Amino acid sequence: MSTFTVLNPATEETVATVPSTSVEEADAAIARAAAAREAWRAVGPSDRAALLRAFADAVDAHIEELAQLEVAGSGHPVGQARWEAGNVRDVLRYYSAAPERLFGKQIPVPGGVNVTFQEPVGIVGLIVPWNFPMPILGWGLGPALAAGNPVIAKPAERTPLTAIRIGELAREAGLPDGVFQVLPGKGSVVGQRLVDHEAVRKIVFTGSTEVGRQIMAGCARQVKRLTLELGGKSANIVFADADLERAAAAAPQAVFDNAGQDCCARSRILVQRSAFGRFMEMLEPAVKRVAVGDPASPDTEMGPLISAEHLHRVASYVPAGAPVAFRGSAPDGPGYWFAPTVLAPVPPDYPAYTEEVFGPVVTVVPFEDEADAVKIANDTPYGLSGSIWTQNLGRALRVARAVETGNLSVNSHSSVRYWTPFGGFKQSGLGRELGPDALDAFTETKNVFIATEE
Ligand code: TAP
Repeated sequence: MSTFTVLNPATEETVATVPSTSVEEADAAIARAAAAREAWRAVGPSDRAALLRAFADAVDAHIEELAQLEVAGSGHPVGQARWEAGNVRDVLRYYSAAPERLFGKQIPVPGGVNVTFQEPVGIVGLIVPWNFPMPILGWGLGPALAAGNPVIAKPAERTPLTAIRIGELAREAGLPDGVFQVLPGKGSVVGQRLVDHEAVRKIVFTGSTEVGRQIMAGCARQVKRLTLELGGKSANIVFADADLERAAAAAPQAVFDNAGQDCCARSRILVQRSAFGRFMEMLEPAVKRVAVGDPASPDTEMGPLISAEHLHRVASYVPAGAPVAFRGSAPDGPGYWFAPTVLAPVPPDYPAYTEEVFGPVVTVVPFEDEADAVKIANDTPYGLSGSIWTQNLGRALRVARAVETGNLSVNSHSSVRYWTPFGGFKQSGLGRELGPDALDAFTETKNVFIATEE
């Protein structure tokens, strides 16, 4: 049996050795899911709701254990890791209310009536990235199960530990065999098999735009249902009339959260030229205050990058002679550390300004007026997130409508709430997760005409 090793990104020590799922084992798991499909679909709405609540309770009882696994296996600061485990619980609870509310419509038509049913789509394959192993798993898992589908999750090879544990908790909570399975292993083997296997009827993929394109092409061959959550290069737009102190204080977390390994990272800060100097003066101490260090310490705000390979990639965006305005700090010694880094001024074709770095690197550029800010913000193939800082509500709404992106915050850096929709414009993705309509992505509408005339 082949295995792979999970390393602690803060120490480079081995945390666990995990079996790597083969194509044959993936096929056997898909067969188990297929065998469970009818029974799971037939579980009555209130019983399915109760099972999801029991699953949420099991996660709740193991928040600390899950958080510690994420600290060791992904290098996430412990406070963040606790929030992430709690997010899985909250998402399961939120969607546990859905089975009892999965209504169709009745539509009067000449000679009878049409009724619609929301039928489960079938086996769902969740392909999860390494940056938020727990929340992103939960966002697909909760609504897919609630809609009556069996789920097979493929966690990222680097970060499988919390998904494996959540799979065990599902069984302990009473979910029937085959309803939720976790297959650690390679994307090119297990992930690809989920895409290629005809019995898998829906793929939810979160990851890079490059792999997302391949998955979309693979799903197209079978007209397989697909949700894509991909990359981002989001703008944090600061107008001169904003509360500059608040905007500058919030900017580091908006981009350096999870060491910048966040699809919603506001990695381009656009500041109105008349306020540029004042903003930079306030940004510098805020960046230097970011507490980078041991993820197990409750005071740590930013941990290491996920791997040596990723560290090398991030560092390539800040070569010798790069226009570094200022930097925060990072520990020496073992671990994949990279200090928060602010680049300015940069030319418009500068790679760290145009490409997704997925690390703690931000560029700051000036803009002239509202039209210029919107033009710069939209000058990217991505459209996932962004922020607007201004005291002028009309301007906030105008700019929010004009920026081509799926999730915006005004005078705040927040991005994701499980009870509101989340997803991207342009090459940041396809479809929406979370919020009250998430079950639409995991059901098919069936339309039945019933004649009422003799
Ligand atoms: P990817 O390399 O794209 O990997 C994501 C997942 O896909 C992993 O589980 C990976 O498995 C698997 N995979 C790789 N090749 C595959 C294939 N040919 N067929 C099926 N599955 C395959 O991304 P990443 O580096 O882990 O994550 C970073 C990217 O994700 C960033 O671009 C980021 O912006 C994006 N992201 C987007 C969002 C949202 S919500 N829009 C959220 C988080 C991250 P392995 O682990 O074995 O490679």
